[in-house]
Amino acid sequence: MAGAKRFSRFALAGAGLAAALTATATAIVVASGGDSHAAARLSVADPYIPLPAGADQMAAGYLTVTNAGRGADRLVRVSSPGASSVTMHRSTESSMESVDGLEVPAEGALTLTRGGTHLMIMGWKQPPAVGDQLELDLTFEKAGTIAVQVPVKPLTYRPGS
Ligand SMILES: [Cu+2]
Repeated sequence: MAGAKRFSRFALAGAGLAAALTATATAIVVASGGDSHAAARLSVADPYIPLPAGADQMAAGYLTVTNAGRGADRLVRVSSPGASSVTMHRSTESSMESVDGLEVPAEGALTLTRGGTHLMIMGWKQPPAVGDQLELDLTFEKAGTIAVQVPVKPLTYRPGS
């Protein structure tokens, strides 16, 4: 796996944060790297999953990762205890393609939104229903893993509505 060396450097902090962050809608994590000036400071907001319409229950997941730190980070893996497959996708003009990772710019944000970059969730262990919550474990190259409880919303839901 790429970044294995870096992972061991942050393994201790990452494990502690993963345990501490059984967060609800918003989780905040401060990466404590060797160079504090370059650290990423991540928070996750507005996560949601529109109720999948098809029988295969293929669902999209949307959220915003904000980075208040001066160092960039990268979302490298997403998994869920409630689904067998979560992948990162980028929409193209006619379809979509999976990507290995998504950049979280320094003092910026990674926005997963309708028509753009999104998560694809497949293999639900239980059929999803509106009001359910699915845990998504977001693993970042530097900040470690942030667990987010993501609500299942009606198909037409938009954040803020
Ligand atoms: Cu997709």
